[in-house]
Amino acid sequence: MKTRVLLINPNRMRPVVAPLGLDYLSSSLADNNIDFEVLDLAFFDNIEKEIKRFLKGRYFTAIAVTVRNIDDSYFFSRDFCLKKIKGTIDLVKIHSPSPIILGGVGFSIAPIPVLKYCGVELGIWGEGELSLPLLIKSLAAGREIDTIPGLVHKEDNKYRMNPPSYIDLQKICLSQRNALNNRRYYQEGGMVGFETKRGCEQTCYYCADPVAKGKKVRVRNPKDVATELAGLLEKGIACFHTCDSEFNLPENHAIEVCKEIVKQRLGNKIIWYAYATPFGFSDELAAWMKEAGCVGINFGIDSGNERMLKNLGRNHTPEDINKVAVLCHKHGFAFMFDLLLGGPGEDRKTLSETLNLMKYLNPSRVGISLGIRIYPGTYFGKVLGKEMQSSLKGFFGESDIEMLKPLYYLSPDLGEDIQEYIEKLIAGDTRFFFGGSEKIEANYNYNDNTRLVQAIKKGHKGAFWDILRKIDEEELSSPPQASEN
Ligand code: B12
Repeated sequence: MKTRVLLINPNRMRPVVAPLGLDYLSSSLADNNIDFEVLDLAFFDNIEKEIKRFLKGRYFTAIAVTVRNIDDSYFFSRDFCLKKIKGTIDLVKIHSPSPIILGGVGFSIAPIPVLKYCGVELGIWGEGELSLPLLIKSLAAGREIDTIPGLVHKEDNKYRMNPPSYIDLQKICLSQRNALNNRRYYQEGGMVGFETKRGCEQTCYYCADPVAKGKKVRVRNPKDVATELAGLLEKGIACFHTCDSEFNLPENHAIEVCKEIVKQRLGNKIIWYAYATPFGFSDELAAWMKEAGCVGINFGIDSGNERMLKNLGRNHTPEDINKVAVLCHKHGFAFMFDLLLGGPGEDRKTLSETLNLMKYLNPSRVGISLGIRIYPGTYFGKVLGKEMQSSLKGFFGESDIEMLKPLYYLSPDLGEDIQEYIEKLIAGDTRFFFGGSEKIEANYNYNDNTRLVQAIKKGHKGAFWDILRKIDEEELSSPPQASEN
């Protein structure tokens, strides 16, 4: 029987975000002469019907499912996305006997708990470009699979995990982006993602990125990155978002990527947005980013209080935050400061100091996340996880030892009614997004955000926070007319 793989995207959140991982994986399957098809469930209303129609009478060597979000990482909704993904997997199992393989960034945060929860026996932890083709070839040939890098599998009722593989990003191009309907993602999601590197060396105590992506930073060839963007532009896609943990680390590579975008004359044809961190962001980098078409930057600054930054394992200082605000104003970027409030040691004083600093620095938007999602494998997962076993003070969500279901920490020093306290400090300032707010305009959870979906339908493009900013500003300049009766 011919070797054939089915790649499934089960993510149905709105606005849609393209499963970039599947685009890259399919290019490595093609390089390995493995036939594949993609079933992208993001665009179907009745997934049960679609799965049945697609799988009827067909056999695949394996069905690979990408798991991007295990939950929405948002304190006020605590949506456990994996439940829906398991539902989709159950439907696949009804209609196909083919082996199922799980992978993806969400999967890689907690591989064994995800496999157990979904009732699946095979997974690949970390990146899939090298391991997935190896696993498919072994399954097709009936060979042993035990030594495949990154393999997570059930054997004799026990789960085993091999160390993940890391491909040489300088050697492979990753630019054949034909597997997904990126044009439709652009139309319905307002942007399309691209990577310039993988891995993160930062020590942020709460972050799952180094757990899922590895701690060592590996950079792509800047020429490959620009060529990939040029290819997408040819398809009519002109707005992008980086999918690196932090675009500006290392800074010299970020500058080289911008120079290559400029060299390929894309800087005035595309716009793009980046995630960045406050240190390693110089005037020179800002100037190159501007020249290369970057229009907006989201800095994950977490806090404006020095002690809290240390408590969260961050490497930057309030002065660094000040410096990037000055640079962004100077170069005319829209920029957002993302806050993570409520970590260990947070009290009302540190919190109000941070919000006051935000008002003073005047970023285009401030995103407030209250409560820290505790992930397994992170520093907080290890330290706070132990604490949770002896006291439940400060913890919200299910006290599940595997931390698969949404589990949050919120500093008990903040006291009662902290949501109302933050609302009072914000005092209706529209620059702040705060999920605790009853007002839909102030909600920046991108998990089924109808305000965003409608704005994109009307033609808005860009990072979601920037689209929200633009529609806020439109509404402020022409408020809806009161009806006459
Ligand atoms: C960029 C980004 C965004 C951008 C996306 C922009 C765009 N147009 O692409 C925006 C801001 C929109 C966004 C939104 C959200 N995001 Co986000 N995002 C990211 C980020 C930084 C990159 C994702 C990405 O595309 N990576 C690049 C691709 C190539 O990597 P990959 O998907 O992991 O695929 C590789 C491997 O995992 C593997 N692989 C993938 N699939 C499969 C399948 C199989 C079978 C195999 C074998 C292997 C495999 O191989 C691939 C290639 O090596 C990640 C963190 C990270 N560093 O990855 C967070 C991340 C995925 N986001 C996260 C979250 C929570 C969200 C939101 C839910 C937040 C919210 N409440 O609004 C939304 C969800 C949006 C949605 N519709 O899904 C979390 C998910 C964690 C969790 N709790 O599950 C992450 C991990 C961040 C974090 N550390 O907490 N996000």
